[in-house]
Amino acid sequence: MPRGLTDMPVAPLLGLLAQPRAVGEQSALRVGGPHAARIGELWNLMLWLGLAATVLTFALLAWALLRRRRPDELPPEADRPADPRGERTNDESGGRGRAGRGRPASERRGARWVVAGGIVFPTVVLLVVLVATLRVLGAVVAPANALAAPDAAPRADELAIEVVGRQYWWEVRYLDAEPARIFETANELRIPVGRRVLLRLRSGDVIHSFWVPGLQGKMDLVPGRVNVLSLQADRPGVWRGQCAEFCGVQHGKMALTVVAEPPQRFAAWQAAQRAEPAAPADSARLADRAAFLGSGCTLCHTVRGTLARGRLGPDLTHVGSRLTLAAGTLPNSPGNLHGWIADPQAHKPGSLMPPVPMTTAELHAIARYLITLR
Ligand code: HEC
Ligand SMILES: [Cu+2]
Repeated sequence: MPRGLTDMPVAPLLGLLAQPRAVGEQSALRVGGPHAARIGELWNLMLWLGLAATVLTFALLAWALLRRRRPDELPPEADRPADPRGERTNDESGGRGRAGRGRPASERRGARWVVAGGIVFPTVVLLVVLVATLRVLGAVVAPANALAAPDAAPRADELAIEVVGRQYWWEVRYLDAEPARIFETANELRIPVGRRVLLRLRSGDVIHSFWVPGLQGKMDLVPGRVNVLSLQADRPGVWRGQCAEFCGVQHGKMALTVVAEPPQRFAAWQAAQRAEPAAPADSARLADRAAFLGSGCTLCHTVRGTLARGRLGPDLTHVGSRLTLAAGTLPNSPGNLHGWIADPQAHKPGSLMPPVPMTTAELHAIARYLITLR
């Protein structure tokens, strides 16, 4: 991670919504990898085709409105499309039939414009877009993969991550053929630069949608189903993603962060995440940990290597190393951690973490302990 928390670019729109500083870029137009690049090409094609069709339509409209016919351009009386049902003459054909050579030239020209502009032109444009869309879909979709089975382990040469959507956070599990090497984190995906990563997407409750616009298109997380998505970043960076399917009151604060790092840094991070946190080095730290283990937090949270084994909330084993708290709601800082533990409902009303009654001393001890979990 080359940049510190404080100089992350702020997603402009989020700034307007008076959110705290966002971590990472969230734009489909700031492309970070091959899938997003293909989607970006499609976006550009649609933009330019749409723009050209709009300009053409308005130009024709302006031409039709501004054009004045010179008197000698007006069709002679006999050439006007009058009286088609023969009301003025007794002739059934009205003097000339509706179709064929008897029709006035101006009307035939008009009909040709309607067919060309109203049928041929949109059909051609939409066909071009359809073919381009199908090709892009084929290019960004994950290859048929054994991971689509709920319990399948990844092959040795695959990097596979299981992402489970929960109200309102992301459970993240790095899969491995060897169970002892599996580890869990939350709301943050680290991936090595230049490598295709497979995501197994599931839901723990309702339908969510995984969307990191700078890297890939959307994919739903559906209860009882497994969807596989591939993800790749071609440069180091931090991208912000967002749940893209309304899933409840705090849907808007269900963000995630993707951090792409050079392979060696990624490997070091992975090794650190697999390890259990270091045991407290002195009695003060031991007391901090005891405050956490003695609190209600352990009902919902796991810290590997301790008796905290709760499964309702994010795994906190290495919470101190994450960039954000509560699914992108707050940048991870000691102050925000205190604030979150003291009153989660103030930051994310309706989130499934209740305020836990405790003294100020306990709050400080618990926060001190969590900060050491790096
Ligand atoms: C009833 C279950 C429950 C209890 C009890 C609980 N939490 Fe949570 N906690 C959650 C849930 C659910 C979330 C995810 C909230 C969200 O982002 O919407 C969460 C999120 C968190 C996070 C943010 C983690 C991250 O990676 O974003 C921290 C830190 C945390 N809890 C600490 C604590 C502490 C400390 C206590 C005890 C004082 C505690 N929790 C008690 C359920 C619980
Ligand atoms: Cu959601």
